[in-house]
Amino acid sequence: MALNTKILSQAATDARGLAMDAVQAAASGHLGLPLGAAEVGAVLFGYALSYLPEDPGWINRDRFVLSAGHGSMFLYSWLHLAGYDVPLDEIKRFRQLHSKTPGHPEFGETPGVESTTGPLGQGVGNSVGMAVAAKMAEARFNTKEHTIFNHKIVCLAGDGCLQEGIASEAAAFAGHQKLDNLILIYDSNDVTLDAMAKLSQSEDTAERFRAYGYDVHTVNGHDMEAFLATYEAAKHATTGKPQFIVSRTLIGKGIPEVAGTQKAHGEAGVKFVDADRKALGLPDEKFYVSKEVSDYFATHRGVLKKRYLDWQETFSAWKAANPELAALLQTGIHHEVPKDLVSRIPAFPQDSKIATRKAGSEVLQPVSEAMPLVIGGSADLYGSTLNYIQSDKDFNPENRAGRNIRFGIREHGMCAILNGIAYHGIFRPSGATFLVFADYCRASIRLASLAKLPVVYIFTHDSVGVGEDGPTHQPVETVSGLRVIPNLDVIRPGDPEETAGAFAAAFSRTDGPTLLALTRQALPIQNDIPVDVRREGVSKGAYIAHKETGKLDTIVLATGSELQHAINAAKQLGDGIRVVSVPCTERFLRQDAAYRDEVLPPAVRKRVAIEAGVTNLWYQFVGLDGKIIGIDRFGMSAPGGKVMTELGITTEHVVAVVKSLAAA
Ligand SMILES: Cc1ncc(C[n+]2csc(CCOP(=O)(O)OP(=O)(O)O)c2C)c(N)n1
Repeated sequence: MALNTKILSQAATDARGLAMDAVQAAASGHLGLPLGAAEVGAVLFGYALSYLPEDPGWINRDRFVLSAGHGSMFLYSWLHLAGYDVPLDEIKRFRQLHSKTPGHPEFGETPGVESTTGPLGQGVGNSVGMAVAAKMAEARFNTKEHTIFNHKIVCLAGDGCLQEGIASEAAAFAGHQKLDNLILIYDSNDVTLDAMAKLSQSEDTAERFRAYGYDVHTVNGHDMEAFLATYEAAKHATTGKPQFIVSRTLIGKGIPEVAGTQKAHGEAGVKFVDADRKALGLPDEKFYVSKEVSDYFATHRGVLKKRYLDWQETFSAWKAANPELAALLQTGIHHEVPKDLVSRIPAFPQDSKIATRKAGSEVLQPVSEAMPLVIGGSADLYGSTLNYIQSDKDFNPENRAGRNIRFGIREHGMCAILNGIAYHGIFRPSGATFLVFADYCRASIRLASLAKLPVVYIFTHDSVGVGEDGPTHQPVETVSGLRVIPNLDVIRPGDPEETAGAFAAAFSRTDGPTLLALTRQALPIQNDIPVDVRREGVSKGAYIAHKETGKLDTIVLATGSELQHAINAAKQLGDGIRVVSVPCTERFLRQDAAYRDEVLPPAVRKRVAIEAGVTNLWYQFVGLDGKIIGIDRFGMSAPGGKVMTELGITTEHVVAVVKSLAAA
């Protein structure tokens, strides 16, 4: 079938009209990209992409990611025209409360939105992750007889995305990994937000991507025939390289008063809309879609449906021939977790005096065996983070089935890629680095939390216990800083069994990410607490680790490496002391009031919390009558034990503070 440029030009005009009307009605939003890239949208959604609006979760659909998320009306217009459940009423409610058309695209809120974008560059990283996942899916599920995965990842990014470091990290990784299923379209329009792009960039972006290892194409993004030819060349390239299409466009095309300048970027063009709609040939009726265009897309859906049904036939044959693989795929799609996951982790020997990162390394092996779709990775720190899945090998161009990803020193890129793997919908990604570098990852962790992605971060070297590397590498504010991100679980286990519980909790969670904060240094194992109490206690977020033997007088709360000090202190202090281990405040706060009150009886106001980090967050648990032992300063360069002692993270300090409460 040839490209129907006549109808698709009309579709581009209608899409421009929808964007103009929606931004005008909302009196906010961005017109530049939806107008400038309208022909690109027409070719992609009207011809080139494989998708099916009635089954937005079809596993072999092409993934389209709008990395330039500010241009959200581009996506909403095309999803509407394509026939997704994004009705005109929702377009009319652009950016309004509870609409399906939020300010920036949000995964899970709008069918057809593949990833939450808006923070520039993220979508590029997500697309690279999706390309990784698609390669893994091909390697692990396609057979000689049946190809069930062969989709492409198509990302539209602007100057802003490509200026961001995260996009460079991810793009370089994709080039190195030869992810030839990735088609990155650069909406090159010489304009950013404040100004013409030349005020902030002078690089040759095409050459940069060539250097990363991409095939580079350049095309006029308004010439639909030429764009399609370029897209097809990229799609069918046999070079084994990711594809980079420089699509030259005029930002704000259709509003000549602002087109081609930074004024076109946002909503400044709105005041010209009424006159310019006419010039485009649009009728006075707002939110107008011509009959020819809706008829065209109805017919096109038929073409797409045929393609989909052909695939379903192959899929059925594949399922019949490969029941085990099919069952595995279902577990991925439905985020199924073995109910007995925690019990598949062997108990640690009672003489284990190991770091929780080492315990994590041991726990990860049975977890990844029980969950074959778990994927791991490290930002060049496997030697320290110890999270290599030992039953498997590296993921690389020669081994797409490998479950271990070497991200290089690209923490932020890694976390955006992990999100992309999760968005893709089959694999369960995890990644590792030093906890202190979580700040490099924070924007992606935040988005994983917002988009409810089940990503697991295995971040080690979690306190000043890091020691000699000094304050640059010693987290003090990091754990609490992460705890304030909504929907992120932060678990800081205190011994090997709590680590087992932490991994089980993290990989069992399906509605959001979990960050595991693990120690560099060895910790004693708490054999006095039964194994299942420690493991189960982690899943509840907090539990009684040491029960008072007399009348309850004082509660000592502790996490991670400080649990040992709380328990040692309680033993010295006698009858009335209870120790509550709090590996995960978020999980604890999700428990019902009865459990929380059982663990922390409200009447008991004498409370002490200890954590080798900033103190603020602990007031919610100790109240104004309580005391907190923590570190409200940066650490110091010295052996870890010495730094802990110097900064007061000791059993003796807990004893003294509890006694001071008693005296008060
Ligand atoms: C990380 C991040 N920084 C800043 C912004 C604010 N912002 C939104 S769009 C934009 C400029 C983007 O320029 P470009 O990608 O060229 O988009 P175009 O002007 O072509 O629409 C900026 C700075 C953002 N969304 N994300």
